[in-house]
Amino acid sequence: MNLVDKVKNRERLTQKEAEALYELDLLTLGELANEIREEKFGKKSYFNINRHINPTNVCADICKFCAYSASRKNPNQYTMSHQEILEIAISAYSRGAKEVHIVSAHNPNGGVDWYMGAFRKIREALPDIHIKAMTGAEVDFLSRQYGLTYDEVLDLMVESGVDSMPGGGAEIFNEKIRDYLCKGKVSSKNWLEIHKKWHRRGKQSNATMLFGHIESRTDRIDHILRLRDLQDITGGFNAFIPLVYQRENNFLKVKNFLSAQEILKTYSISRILLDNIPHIKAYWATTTINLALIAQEFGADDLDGTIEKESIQSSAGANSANGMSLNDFISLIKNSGFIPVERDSLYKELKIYE
Ligand code: V47
Repeated sequence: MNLVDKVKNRERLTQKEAEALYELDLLTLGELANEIREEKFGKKSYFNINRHINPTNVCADICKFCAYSASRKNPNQYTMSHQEILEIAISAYSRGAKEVHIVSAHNPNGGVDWYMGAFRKIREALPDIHIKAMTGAEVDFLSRQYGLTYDEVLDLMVESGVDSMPGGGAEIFNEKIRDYLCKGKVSSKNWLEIHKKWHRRGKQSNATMLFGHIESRTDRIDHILRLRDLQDITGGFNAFIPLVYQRENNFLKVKNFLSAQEILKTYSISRILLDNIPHIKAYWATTTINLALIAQEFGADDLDGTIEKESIQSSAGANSANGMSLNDFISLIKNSGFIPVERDSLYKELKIYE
């Protein structure tokens, strides 16, 4: 059976077959992915009203792709107090945010309680807000820095009010590339192990993939299939988020940047391969909003959210520092022929903007 028929029959593809998908022309691939997207969600495109908070940029690790952490390329260190973090959460909540997405650098100065105390404060003051916090890389960092097991860190997160985990820190799972990009940070095996343990607690999370740097197509497929394998076991991933590498102010020199065609192909292939992860998120901070809107026709059904303030990708050149207004977000989705659906963090539909 040829590859296109296999996809149409919803058969699972192997690594080699999946690599061959890249050889299809973009529109054929897009149509295959869109068929699956429409089967699952019709013309609905999901988003949430959220606030990203990055409480510190002080980092014990040095990832070559990162422009956010304080280093000689970014000498402006900052660390927020619990009160500052709480005030941001309260003010976002008062403007309608249903979720705070909290991701920090790996700050060796504050202790575990600097991390957990912030979650507890938010939970006490805002019992309804969804706290999405702590990447697998942060969990691993706290475990190594303070001699805790992964289970102990995850239990502390649950006790402190964390509801779900974001997908960051996955980068690219190929060990050789990973070693070059971010040696010393959580290993691929352990990133997956941490999410497995989190899912075993009945909790949900997302998964990212950083692409468009020095990885190959083979590495991308390998990354996606490792996630598919874990999801077969736990079922705990809500969304897969391919993050397009942003190139400025960091230590990773990349000669050839991805074409829009390659980015869209990667979205479509993700949709086709991940038959067990419900949502494919085009995170507009890394694709640009223009390409995220187009990605809706190439398999993506989620555009993340209004964000309000974004530091990680915008430090590396993305045009996302100040998020996007709700009205703009809704009208852009509508005008691109899709139905904006405000969701909560676990994809319950809150409001359909027909
Ligand atoms: O893991 C760092 C990435 C991630 C760069 O779970 C970069 O809903 C591009 O994980 N170019 C953090 N990306 C962001 C993240 C995320 C974002 C939105 C939604 C969700 C979710 C998760 O940012 C890191 C890293 O892979 N990153 N530097 C860069 N130069």
